[in-house]
Amino acid sequence: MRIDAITIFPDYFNALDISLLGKAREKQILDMRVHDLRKFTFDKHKTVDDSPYGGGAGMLMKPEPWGLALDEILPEDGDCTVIFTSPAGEQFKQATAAELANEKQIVFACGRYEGIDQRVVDYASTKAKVRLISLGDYVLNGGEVAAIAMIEAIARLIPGVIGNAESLVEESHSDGLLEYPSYTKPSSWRGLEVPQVLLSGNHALIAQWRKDQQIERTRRVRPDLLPE
Ligand code: JDQ
Repeated sequence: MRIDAITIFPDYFNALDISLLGKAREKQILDMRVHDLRKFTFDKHKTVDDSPYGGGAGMLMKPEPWGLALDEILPEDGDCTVIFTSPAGEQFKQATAAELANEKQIVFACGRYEGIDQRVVDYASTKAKVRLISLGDYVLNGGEVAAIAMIEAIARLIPGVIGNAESLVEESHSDGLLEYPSYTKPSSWRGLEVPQVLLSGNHALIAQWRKDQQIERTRRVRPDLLPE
């Protein structure tokens, strides 16, 4: 898979060189390319922002650098999804990550200031599939942090990226409930004990306890995930 990111802060994406994603890129499963939007400006100050028509506070990203960047990055055949990270988008879910893991190329358009001129979204829609996606219901200062989280969630679903295939198998079993609590050695630590059932060797009993824990935890912190 190829993933491009367009940003005025390319250094954010250095985080993806660490660990999991670093391995994916070494193995050439993931071709990640980060583009500095200011490379597509021509004035002395590399201007990417301007004031909004109609008035209002703050600045917007002007369309011309985005147009040049997209023209350089998008494929001729249109087989690509452009993601505008935005607080106004559909919410990113595990199912979104799973869908996007099947794409040939994804371009993350990372805005700053108060966002990007709408015509950039409209233009991209004539050249590729386009989605506006929100990481969650909170406002970040720009799209980079949201894009990095999405890239990590997508890339770990590409076959060959995760060393431990079992981790993914077990996750896919997890029926929409939260995870059960997990423990490792020592069995007694600072006066806190591992639940006795996990030391029992009774695998049916352990499976039942874990399921009960999942349901109880989900009811307590995420009742919206439970069926009525
Ligand atoms: C941008 C901003 C006030 C936008 C500029 C571009 N889930 C999520 N939260 N925030 C974002 C995504 C996000 C994405 C792109 C962004 C925020 N901002 C800042 C500030 C209104 C709109």
